[in-house]
Amino acid sequence: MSDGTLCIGNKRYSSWSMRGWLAVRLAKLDVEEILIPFARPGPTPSIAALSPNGLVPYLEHNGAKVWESLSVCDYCAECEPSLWPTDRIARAHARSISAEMHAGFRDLRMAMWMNLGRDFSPHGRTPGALENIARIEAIWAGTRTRFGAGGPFLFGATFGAADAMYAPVVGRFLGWKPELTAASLDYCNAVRAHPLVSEWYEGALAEPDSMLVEDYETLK
Ligand SMILES: N[C@@H](CCC(=O)N[C@@H](CS)C(=O)NCC(=O)O)C(=O)O
Repeated sequence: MSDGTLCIGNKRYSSWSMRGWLAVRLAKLDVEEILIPFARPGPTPSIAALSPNGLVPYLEHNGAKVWESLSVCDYCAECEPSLWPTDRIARAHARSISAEMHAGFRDLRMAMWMNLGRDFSPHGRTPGALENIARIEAIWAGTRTRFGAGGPFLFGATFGAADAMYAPVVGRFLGWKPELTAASLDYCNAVRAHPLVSEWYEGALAEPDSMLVEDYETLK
């Protein structure tokens, strides 16, 4: 008997689900994964009925009900503190860049949606998306310079909550292929090679055709 459930959407498309799932798996919570395929046109009635904010990811664990991907990361970090850096100053930085991801980059998310099964290059390069990409590259470079010397991830050797929050951005960059610095590409490759990210991709690519959503498969 598991300790609860984690509800997610299509692995191919659901960037917010990916963040929650990575946090839950990093914390090794023993929860049953419930994948609810998106209904389109949305919203998906069974997600709306189940989750307090009508969205995934949604975690129930030993009586706790947790929604919003950043809250899921924080809850998981209570169970497995290594999700955030131990150093206070690094931890403040990790929380800030994760909150910035959670709250923003709307232009990038709209122009380059997550579809882990498609190569959409060279599209999606709207001025707003390019502005967001420049900011993300600055965040990655600044974080890695200050805190990342010990390994390939944002805070060094450990893939943590901040990496989980940016992992779907990596998925977008690998699929839409905007121009990136060599350092950003190295970071993208390190994230893509992480075993949990690989496992998520495997799940995404194994989803049946019946789960494809035309809107996310077609360029606008
Ligand atoms: N701010 C939320 C965003 C979650 C969100 O927008 N989830 C989308 C999927 S990526 C969703 O549940 N959509 C419902 C639907 O498409 O039916 C979070 O961080 O968890």
